[in-house]
Amino acid sequence: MSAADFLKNAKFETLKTAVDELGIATIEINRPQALNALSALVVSDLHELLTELSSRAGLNGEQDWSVRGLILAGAGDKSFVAGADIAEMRDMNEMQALAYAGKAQEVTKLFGALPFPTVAAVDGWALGGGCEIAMCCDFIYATESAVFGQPEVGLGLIPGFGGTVRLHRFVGSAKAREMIFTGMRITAAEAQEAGLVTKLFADRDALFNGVHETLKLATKQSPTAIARAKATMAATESQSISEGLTTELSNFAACFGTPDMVEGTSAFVAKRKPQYPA
Ligand code: DAK
Repeated sequence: MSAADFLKNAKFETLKTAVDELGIATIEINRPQALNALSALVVSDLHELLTELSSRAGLNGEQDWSVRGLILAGAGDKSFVAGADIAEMRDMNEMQALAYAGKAQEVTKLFGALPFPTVAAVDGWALGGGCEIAMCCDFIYATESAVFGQPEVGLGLIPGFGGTVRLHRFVGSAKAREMIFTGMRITAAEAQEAGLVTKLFADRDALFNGVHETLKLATKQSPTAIARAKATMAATESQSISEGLTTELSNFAACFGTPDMVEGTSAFVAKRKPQYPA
């Protein structure tokens, strides 16, 4: 079964999935009654879905480009994700917290390793684990009424879903410390100014149109080149400039002779549009 067919047929209690004709997939976290808080079941559903998706999509075995982009959203019009499920967490012992945390962190890694662009479409609250799961995506678009924050220290916790690791990469160390040590909420406009959000939209419909338009652009590019660029950027994040350039060089060279590279360069020379995947 292709990656797209898997998503079209997937049945999860806490997730809604869809794929459009361009291969743009949507995963909606579906617990609007709890502002889409990340219960253990949501984390486990996401883990299963992403494990299945990543085993099918992209360069694995036979290349599967049936999915070319992914939107992560929250159901309803109040909240993207209002964090981990606080009531559930309160009752966890250390072993349960470790199991929950381990699975949750794997979810963030699985998101990061997907071979196509991923966008968090944030409408409403993106607090704690909500802000953190948005940051697992390649970039974040939001409505003007979205609110971001890392309020964990107010609960006697620290961010456990990658906030101490990822937030400073978006907003810089000082802003990340300000947010994490105070638990302050920031508006969508402040989040954009800080670099957390890439684009703002007036309302939910405009947000989804905007995300689709951007991902549509990506569907016209070479999917193998996008996958390689994404893997290269992930690998070079923890490398020195010199090591990073070496990583980039080998990945750049590896594009040569690939069907997409032959198609892209030939199409340019022939003054026609390339057809991807080639
Ligand atoms: N967990 C559970 N239920 C939640 C929730 C949450 N995070 N947020 C909201 N709800 C529920 C409310 O309890 C309420 O349920 P009912 O009373 O109707 O049954 C319903 O959603 C509506 O919420 P409110 O009535 O509170 O709605 P308001 O509009 O008045 O307020 C709010 C919205 C977002 C400001 C408020 O709900 C709020 O402050 N929520 C909590 C936000 C928060 O502190 N989030 C951070 C949680 S800590 C980890 C991974 C991740 C994390 C930790 C560990 N490991 C890997 C170990 C992350 C930690 C966090 O995210």
